Amino acid sequence: MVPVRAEAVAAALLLLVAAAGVAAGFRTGPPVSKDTLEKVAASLEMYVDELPQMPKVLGYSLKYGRPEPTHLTIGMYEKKWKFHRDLPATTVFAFGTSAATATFPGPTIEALQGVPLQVTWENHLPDRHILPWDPTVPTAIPRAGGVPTVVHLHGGVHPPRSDGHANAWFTAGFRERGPTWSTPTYAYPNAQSPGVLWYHDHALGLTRANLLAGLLGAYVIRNPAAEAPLGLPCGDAFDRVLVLADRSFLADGSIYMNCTGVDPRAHPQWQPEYFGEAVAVNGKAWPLLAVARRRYRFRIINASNARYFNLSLSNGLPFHVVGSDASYLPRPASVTHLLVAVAEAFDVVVDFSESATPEAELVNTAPYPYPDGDAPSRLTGKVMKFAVEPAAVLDDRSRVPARLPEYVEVAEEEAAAQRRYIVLYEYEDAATGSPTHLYINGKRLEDPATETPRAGTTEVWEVINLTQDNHPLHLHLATLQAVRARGLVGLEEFRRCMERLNDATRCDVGRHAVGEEAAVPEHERTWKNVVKIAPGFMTTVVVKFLMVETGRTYPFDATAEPGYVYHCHILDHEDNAMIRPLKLIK
Ligand SMILES: *[C@@H]1O[C@H](CO)[C@@H](O)[C@H](O)[C@H]1NC(C)=O
Ligand SMILES: *[C@@H]1O[C@H](CO)[C@@H](O)[C@H](O)[C@H]1NC(C)=O
Ligand SMILES: *[C@@H]1O[C@H](CO)[C@@H](O)[C@H](O)[C@H]1NC(C)=O
Ligand SMILES: CC(=O)N[C@H]1CO[C@H](CO)[C@@H](O)[C@@H]1O
Ligand SMILES: [Cu+2]
Repeated sequence: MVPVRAEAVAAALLLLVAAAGVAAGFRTGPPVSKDTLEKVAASLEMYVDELPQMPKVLGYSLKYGRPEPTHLTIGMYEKKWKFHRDLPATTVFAFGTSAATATFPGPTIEALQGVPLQVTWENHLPDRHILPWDPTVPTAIPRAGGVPTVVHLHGGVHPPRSDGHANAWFTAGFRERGPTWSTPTYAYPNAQSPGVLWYHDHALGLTRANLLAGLLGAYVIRNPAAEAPLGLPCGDAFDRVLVLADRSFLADGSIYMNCTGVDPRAHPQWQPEYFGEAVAVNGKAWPLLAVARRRYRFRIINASNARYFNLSLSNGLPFHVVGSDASYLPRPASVTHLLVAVAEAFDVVVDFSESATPEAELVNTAPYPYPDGDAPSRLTGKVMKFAVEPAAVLDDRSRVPARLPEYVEVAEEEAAAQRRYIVLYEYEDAATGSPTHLYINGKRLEDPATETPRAGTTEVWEVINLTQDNHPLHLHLATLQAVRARGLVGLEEFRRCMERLNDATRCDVGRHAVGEEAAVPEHERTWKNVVKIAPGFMTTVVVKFLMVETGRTYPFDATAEPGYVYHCHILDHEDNAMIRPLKLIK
């Protein structure tokens, strides 16, 4: 950790945030204690709300029974949402095709492989944010007020103009637009293979608050002809999306976010990680799903800001993992515990016909921060409950197939055109020891792009964690696969050298990256959008800047402006400022 002096601008910053708080209109009321938040969460009876099924929006139209490209308009609205039977409805920001139908999370968009979709994302949000934010981290600050937003389709393979670049933000009615804004309508080619993606806000410095407020939703790409023969559970009742997110609530039902920073002298509001006391699935705290004695497919998306989930079922039923992020595994992998990082997705089958009990709780054992933080509480250790109906089901024709669709491309280091070192740093206030900011390679988003891969090539990224935390690394556009993680020996010496030189080669990384090798679990060996980077390890990641389905380059110009980004997907880290440009070249 690199100590930095908290400059003597503290007073000025506090004035600035006070002024911004007034302008932004977020709640700054009396301080709330952790105890109060814990009490509110503990007062909520678990497993009383039914698991919501989010509205489905088709990303294609049917003409004489044939799917055709279509154009959707999806807005962001201020909306009331009830997170639990015993909590009053509260204000959230939600996606929907209209204000009346907006939900938290937003509608599930169903696209078809090979059928392009256009979406016009509209901002109908009010002038003031409902949650606190911090003008001292690099942030979109419109001159005339409003809540800046921009939508990124996580896991999507699409042109740069449709990527939701952090500086392509816009306020209500496109009244004000960020410096890289170019179009109100995004084009999603859906040329990539079937899988689960999700869309969410990506505005500079506001992602953590905008997602916390509700700006996220699932996007599923299907290919009925290719997927039906697999025999996986299908249909809306048996193929369900589970969007996991932890939140803190006040007694009035509102979402709580701390408006005092961990080191207010450096950043008046910013906190290194948001952890809530309650766990919501599809927008309800600790919901219940009644299931038949048969197989179900669950597409689990971790939409928490910072919480990892180590999921298991209380009655010992395994998860048959068939995919991770937007890709199938080559063959199913059965696990009893599933570690899901922020923004990571797993596609699993659970066979409730094997349940020896009438109930199965989905529980969580991941410490927070992961991996060395506190154990989850009796509250955050629970996620939801499945109530298994007693009657046997005789007509479940679904199965877990022995083999799943494969990709042309495989994760081989030999194919790499280039090897890069990507180093994750956390900086501390010299006086207080509190984290002040996090950077990748010691650089910020505003600094010129250094990761400039050639479109159509493969690279190897050696990702080095010099911090205490596990960081989920996410690249836009590219697909990636960790092939190994090797412990770093002589860590202190290496860290000191890196803090001085910020150059892995000159710091003799080859001499340090010789520790124990950690194998990549079988259920993560596929083309991913997020890889977990363990502390104290150098993780070797094969990165493909091409279509893994065909081995060919993209069917669009991926080298256009404004380019892409890559970042840590702990939203609080991304906002301050573990995010860098990713600019493809010809
Ligand atoms: C809010 O942040 C401040 C500063 O880090 C901390 O002292 C306080 O305990 C936090 N409040 C809650 C409810 O976590
Ligand atoms: C998940 O929890 C189980 C049971 O507590 C534990 O054995 C396993 O090591 C955990 N997995 C990870 C990756 O932390
Ligand atoms: C949620 O994200 C955190 C942070 O990356 C991660 O550790 C956790 O495993 C994720 N949980 C799920 C269910 O994806
Ligand atoms: C390379 C490095 O500094 N790794 C650190 C990552 O985080 C762990 C804590 O979990 C430290 O022990 C390592 O020193
Ligand atoms: Cu991070």
